[in-house]
Amino acid sequence: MTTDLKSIAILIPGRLHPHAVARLEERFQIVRAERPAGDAVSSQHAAQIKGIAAMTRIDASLIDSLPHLEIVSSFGVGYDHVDAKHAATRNVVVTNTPDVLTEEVADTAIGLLINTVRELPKAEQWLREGRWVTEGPYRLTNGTLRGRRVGIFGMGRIGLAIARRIEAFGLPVSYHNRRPVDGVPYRYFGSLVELAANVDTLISVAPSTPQTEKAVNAEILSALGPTGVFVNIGRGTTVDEADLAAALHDGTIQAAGLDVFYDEPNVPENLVSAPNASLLPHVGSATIHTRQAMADLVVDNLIAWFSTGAALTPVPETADLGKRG
Ligand code: 8YV
Repeated sequence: MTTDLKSIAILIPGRLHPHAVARLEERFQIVRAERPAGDAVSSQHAAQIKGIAAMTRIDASLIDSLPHLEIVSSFGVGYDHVDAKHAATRNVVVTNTPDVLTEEVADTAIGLLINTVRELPKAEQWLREGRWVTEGPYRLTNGTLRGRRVGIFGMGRIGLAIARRIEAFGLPVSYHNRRPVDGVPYRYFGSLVELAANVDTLISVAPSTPQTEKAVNAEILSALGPTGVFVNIGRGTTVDEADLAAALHDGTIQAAGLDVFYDEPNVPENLVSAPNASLLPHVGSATIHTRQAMADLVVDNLIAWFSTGAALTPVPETADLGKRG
């Protein structure tokens, strides 16, 4: 097994967190490419590269262009931008950055929920515009967390961390997931529409997969109903944004809080113009503290793979690829 890490070439396609780049440069031989595409790497480099560290799209053609590739270390817990199924067929391990961002993203979800229901960003704007002085107190909000029933779509690590917080707020939690999760005490619904019909507050933490594509659509929103609040902290692809915008404008649901969008950074005009939508530019994990921990895990997966032969956090598709060498 190779232990001289300096002899190992790691490709960084596109941008990567500077802390990860600095640590990788200390340990490995680094090849930078402007684009995540096979033709962006010279054939001489392609023959040397054994690992990729990336926060961009890694598709089958890039994987296939690197004959000695062993591992793709991806920044972020969601890895829908990496073709992990194809990597598995090539015996390439894919890793992501779970756990280190769980609590941060759950905190953001709660902040977004409260902002949405209690209109805190608008109330702050009222103060900043001097209207408290000229017009009096901000209006009482129609929305409240009191009495709400919360449904979580996607009961993974982040879903669980959100559920624990919601419990502390004194609200009942239920969930929908591909299957019931062992040891989770909350009520399970076998379909998203059943969950939506039984709650008034739906928080999506679902990953982007072919099964979740536009899963939150007109049917789900109408099941959620006129007092319904929808919060999305998972992936924008899980929502039919045209249906959501229509539901916000015509009162099918009460409000929505969104941190993620279908085609980031582009946000549809009819979502921006919805007065009952609270919108954030995908900041779920965006603190210096947590992004640094994510960057460390990207690097530590590569170090672990090339020095001990086992990755720290392989994704399920490649978890049984076993040890290196
Ligand atoms: C980051 C995320 O915004 O981890 C994820 O899946 O969506 C976020 O934490 C993303 O990884 C940044 O590229």
